[in-house]
Amino acid sequence: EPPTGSVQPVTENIERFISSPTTVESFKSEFCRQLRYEQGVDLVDARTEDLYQALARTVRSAMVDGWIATQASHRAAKAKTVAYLSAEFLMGPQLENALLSTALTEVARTALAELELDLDELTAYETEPGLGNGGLGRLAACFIDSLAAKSIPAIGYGIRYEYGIFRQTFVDGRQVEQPDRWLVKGSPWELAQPENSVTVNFGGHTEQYTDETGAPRTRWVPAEQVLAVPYNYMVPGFETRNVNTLRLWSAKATDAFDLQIFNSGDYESAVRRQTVAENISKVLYPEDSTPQGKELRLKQQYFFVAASLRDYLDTVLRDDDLSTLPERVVFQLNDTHPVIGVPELMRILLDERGLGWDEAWDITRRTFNYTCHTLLPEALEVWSVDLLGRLLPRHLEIIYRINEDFLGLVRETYPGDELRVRRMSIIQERPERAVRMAFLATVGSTKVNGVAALHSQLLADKVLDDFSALWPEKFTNVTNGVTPRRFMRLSNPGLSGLLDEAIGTGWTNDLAQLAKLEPFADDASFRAEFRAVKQANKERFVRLLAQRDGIELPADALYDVMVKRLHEYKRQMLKLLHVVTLYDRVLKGEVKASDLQPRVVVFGAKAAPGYKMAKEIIHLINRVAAVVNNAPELEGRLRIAFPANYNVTLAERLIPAADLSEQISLAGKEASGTGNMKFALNGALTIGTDDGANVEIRQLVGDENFFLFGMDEPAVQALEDRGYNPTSYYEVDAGLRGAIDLISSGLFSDGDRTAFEFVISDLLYKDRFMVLADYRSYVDTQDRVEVAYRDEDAWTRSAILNVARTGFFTSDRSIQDYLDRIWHAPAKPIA
Ligand code: GPQ
Repeated sequence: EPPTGSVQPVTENIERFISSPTTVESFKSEFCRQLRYEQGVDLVDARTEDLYQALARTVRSAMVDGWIATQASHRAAKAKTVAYLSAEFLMGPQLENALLSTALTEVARTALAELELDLDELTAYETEPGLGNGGLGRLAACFIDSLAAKSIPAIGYGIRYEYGIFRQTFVDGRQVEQPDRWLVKGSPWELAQPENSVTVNFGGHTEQYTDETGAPRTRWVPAEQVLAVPYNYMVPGFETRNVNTLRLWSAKATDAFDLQIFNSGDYESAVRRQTVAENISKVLYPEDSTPQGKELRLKQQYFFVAASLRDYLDTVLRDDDLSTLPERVVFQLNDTHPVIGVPELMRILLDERGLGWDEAWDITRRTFNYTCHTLLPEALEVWSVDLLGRLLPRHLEIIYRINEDFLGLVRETYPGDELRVRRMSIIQERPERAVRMAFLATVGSTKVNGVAALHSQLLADKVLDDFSALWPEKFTNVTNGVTPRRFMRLSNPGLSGLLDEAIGTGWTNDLAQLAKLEPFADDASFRAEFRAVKQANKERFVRLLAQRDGIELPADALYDVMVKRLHEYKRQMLKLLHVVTLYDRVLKGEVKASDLQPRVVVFGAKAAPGYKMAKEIIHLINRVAAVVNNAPELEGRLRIAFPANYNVTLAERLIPAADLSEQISLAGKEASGTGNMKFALNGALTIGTDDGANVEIRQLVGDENFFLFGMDEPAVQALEDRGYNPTSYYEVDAGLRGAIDLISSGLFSDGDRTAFEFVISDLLYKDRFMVLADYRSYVDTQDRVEVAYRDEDAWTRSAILNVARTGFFTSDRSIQDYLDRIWHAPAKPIA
């Protein structure tokens, strides 16, 4: 226990002794001090790694004053705080963003240059923390950026995984996963705070007893405990002094383990138990939208949520009266991963604070809100009652009681409708007794939101229809967004410069101003400049890929890009069939290679390590690439690039270079998508289905600036109801047959005709995501793309209009929607 209140710290005028490195001189001095006195390295001997570390720590120190002031000010004002609970924060590289927010980029560049060092070289050295799988984790990162930019008191709570998302490599075209050891050299961006560690319990049993007043009470007698150690990351806001916090928890064995080690005599088993405890934050589960129901995953979820609630109640709120909790904090549940927080807060209020059930339930429900990110049934988490009861016996009791009260309400509202009661129960009976976390989240929250207009509508009409019938006002939409700081200002300096000149610099935190670009679409000289920026971005990407992957590409081509997790519903196979069709046409002499629009098709995608179909598709893409890229018949006019290990760092270089954005999921399956927004904002045209946020993108940019194809959601539903038979499409469509037969011919597998049977027979006989049904419409639309691209002026005009009309998709607007519809937490800019 650290002594509290025993030392009178000098807080006023501390600036007399120290100051933040905000001038070239002080930056240089802090950089050298870090290198020499913190790292023990002499400048003349320093390696790039040492220099990067010193630079990062210097920039970090420049954020501390704002961070401390923000916390002090918000605590004093008892400001309502948004606590964003998320198992993933896919932050991307930190250095450039920190420099942008502190407005120190030029100071750093000059200071380093005076030491004969190059800022860009050190920036390129950074390896990003990959603490997320894909869209959900990246959204969380965009949201905390926007919360800070808008000076909202906010804190992100998550897990400091020792290993983030695996590093993808290809061996003979197959995905091989390597561990992501991002912490081995230490992270210069974090500040460990072991003195604020909290204990998290697991297992054991519950007991009934009577308290001093004679009231019956329950207590949890846990069997195990682990320590949750907080690591703080500063989240600076653009053009505000506010710096918020991202607090990530790391698991550590408690002192009790150490005692056991020395006292038990069974040293080995004590050490083993220590390892088990510390495994909790060891690794990010690499499944995106397909949770596997593993015990360790539930432990991770409870671990970070219990630590976060404890932290907020004890450290941030301190000993305030919890009856006003809903006025002091809002816990936003990022999908179902943190939903165990609902029974956890109930347990704290009931068992630790002695509140009655009704009061505790009222406070809890008013404190939580739930965001759903999917429509796929296999993505909806359930936890078996066996497992949950073993790990968290008290929580299971509380969940049962919540369910009992809730089903009471259902029976009261719909007398005699026992079918409905069974449908709505938080506990499912089949195939095993299990807790439906999405239902628990819905019952335990004030608001439930989907992430795009279509998604929210389908959520209320299909997935949670019984709940929206019971509580229509609970359901709302907040369309996702992306941060323009990272995905425009930092990643696309060329376009940013052009925008600054044309419409001023205000767009960076007021993206609606992009509308002022609209008239420039008709200005020929602006179009030429815009085209030049796109071309320069392609060249930059080509250089990067040569250096990063040894892939050589032409810069003079249509850049056709599909980057996202590998998932059947996203339909990378549809894109691949299109490529094979183009090749097949040339092989059959239907098209002359010289008539093909030169095209570079870029794929980026990781597959969950246990997802066999996804891994087979990756293998197939790589084998097709190997043949197509070397096919003399194609004269180099069709190329496939599949760089391994797509991540935020690569996205920042690739997206600004794209002409065509592939958003081709089966309608009704992609909740929103956020890559689609990044591409449009960087001047790519979308080829897409009527799915997720594509719907809103198309409405905003206009049909003439968007390549729509395929069935819409009602058509998909109708086809499903009629009975879908993929083979019939193969039989009637010669182009489709040509592409599939080419794959089955062994041309891409050294003559082995069975190599891709797993993929092809699934397409022909099952095809759950209706690739074959949308093939014809997709290929015809791609043919229109090719024609459209040849009209440079018209294409560029459309690209500019895509930028001008998609300002809506800033995460600043998403956050404003959350504030207005759900959070109601006022901004608190510090002086
Ligand atoms: N999403 Cl449920 C994920 O990235 N992981 C998940 O486990 C779930 C959803 C995505 C979703 O597929 C995209 O459509 C969204 O744009 C994204 O979440 C953010 O809402």
